Amino acid sequence: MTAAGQSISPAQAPPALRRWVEQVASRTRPDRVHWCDGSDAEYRLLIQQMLASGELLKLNPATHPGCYLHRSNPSDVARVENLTFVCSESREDAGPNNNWMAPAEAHRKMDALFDGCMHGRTMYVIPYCMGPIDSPYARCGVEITDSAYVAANMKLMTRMGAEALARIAGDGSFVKGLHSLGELDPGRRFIMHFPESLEIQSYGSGYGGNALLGKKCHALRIAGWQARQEGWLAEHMLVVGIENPAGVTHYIACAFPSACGKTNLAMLIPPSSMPGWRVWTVGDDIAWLHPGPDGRLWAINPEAGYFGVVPGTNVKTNRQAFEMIRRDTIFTNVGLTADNQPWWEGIDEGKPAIDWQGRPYDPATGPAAHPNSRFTVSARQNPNYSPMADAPQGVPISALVFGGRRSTLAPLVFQAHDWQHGVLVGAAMASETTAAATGDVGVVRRDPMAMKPFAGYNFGDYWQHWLSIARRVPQLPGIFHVNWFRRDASGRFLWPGYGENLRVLAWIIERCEGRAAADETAIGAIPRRDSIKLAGLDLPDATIAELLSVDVAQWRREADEIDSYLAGFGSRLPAELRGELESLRARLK
Ligand code: SAT
Ligand code: MN
Repeated sequence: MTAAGQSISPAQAPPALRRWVEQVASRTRPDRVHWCDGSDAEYRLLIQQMLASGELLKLNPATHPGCYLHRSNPSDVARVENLTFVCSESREDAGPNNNWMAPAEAHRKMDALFDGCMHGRTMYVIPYCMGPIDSPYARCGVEITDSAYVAANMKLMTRMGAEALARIAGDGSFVKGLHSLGELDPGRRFIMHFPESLEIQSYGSGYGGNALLGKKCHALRIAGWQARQEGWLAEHMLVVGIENPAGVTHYIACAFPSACGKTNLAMLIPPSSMPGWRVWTVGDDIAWLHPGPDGRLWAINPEAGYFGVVPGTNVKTNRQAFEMIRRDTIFTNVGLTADNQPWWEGIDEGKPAIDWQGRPYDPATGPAAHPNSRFTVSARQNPNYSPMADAPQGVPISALVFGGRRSTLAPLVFQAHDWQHGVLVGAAMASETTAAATGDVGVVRRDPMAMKPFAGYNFGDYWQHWLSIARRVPQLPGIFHVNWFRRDASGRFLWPGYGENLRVLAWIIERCEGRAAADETAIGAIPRRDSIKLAGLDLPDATIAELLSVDVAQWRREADEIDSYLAGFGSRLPAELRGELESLRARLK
């Protein structure tokens, strides 16, 4: 693509943006600069160009029209938490939950890496808006990248192009994100955040969370910092509308770690034994939550598409997602059938011929699809995309739900006693690690509010900020905790999950309406057996009892672990949280 093919002229950009683009170009020395207008024609050109360069393969057009496969470098398939830094002036502000580097040192390092790195390449300038373009809560950024794959993904994941540029001109400020694939060398890979100057610099990776800078880098780490200053929350949460048979819709926001089923829950299909219920997707990964003028908490989804985990998606687990990704989708790191259809573990049809690295499939060398293989697709393709997803004011939130992947301990669902207790429940979250980040899989680690990899500042300050929301929002949502991942002694899941999770969400909503019964326990309120819809499930009584049980001895040990984890935040740990933990301990006595 040539600069002549573009329909945005740099002259339309505010002077501060033009100057920054010039500075970046003089450091990185690209052959061409392309200002992205976000049009469909531009997207098609990007695709054509990547087909020509081999960055994309066309999938079977008869079965998967408009679908493409991208294979990443095998060393570049997940977020790299060890190479991700928050570069605030003070190390304490980044906190023990982040890697920290002094801004001056980080800039020196990154300047050296970016020096001349785009030689021979096209530099794309991508203005984007996180959130509905006319929302007072939306925020804009510009990503500069030398990756056409990133530009195409940003088109699907954000409101990108001319409209965003116009908004930037009006807003005056924007987040500056600079990205280069570099050499894709793990030894020369850094994801740096400079929250005080609203900058992100990412080098050496083309993978989603490391390279699509609007997503985790901007919408969580940088926005989180702004949210704290301005009195709102930027969270790793899906947002769904749950409509009951009477036609009343409640919106809930759920924080689960990466690859723990957020996209599936956001697109849930009600079980046949719950006729009349409907689920509407607002977002599947990130929520920006604002105290609304009516005293409730309101949410927007800053994103416009889904970057979802592929393996396990099939007609039974998520028919909606399965059908949604049969057209106009970019697949990353899945396998292929002999007739060029995408294939992944758990697809329940077809046979793999080629693995995600392009080799003939051999089960001895690992799965056909990488466990963190992904689809990128526009949210508009979701048949249950909520009509409220583009509402500038967002949707009012009735409940916040935290959840981890825990084979033991955490019951199916419980409700926190109040907001302050709920903040402790979120802060104490733990989950087994997944393939979404490099490192061991299946190890339990603390992941407060599912934000361990994404909180751009000290968790102590973050919890204080969460506590302060109680003073800003008179009509607080209820706070709940769920666990779909309990296992029995032989390792089998106790709860069927997927669509059946609606039974738990229905209880949560009815709790918020003051209609569902619960028993108070030391850790929170647990559903009475007859207050949760279990008909048609065929679960043995003993299993239900186990799912809803609280093992006090195990929870005492858990409280000790929470205590030593929270102690790591020293004087930044809010006294209220310490007090809540002491109350929990007293209740467990
Ligand atoms: O890599 S992403 O951050 O985009 C996906 C995830 O890990 O949640
Ligand atoms: Mn995520």
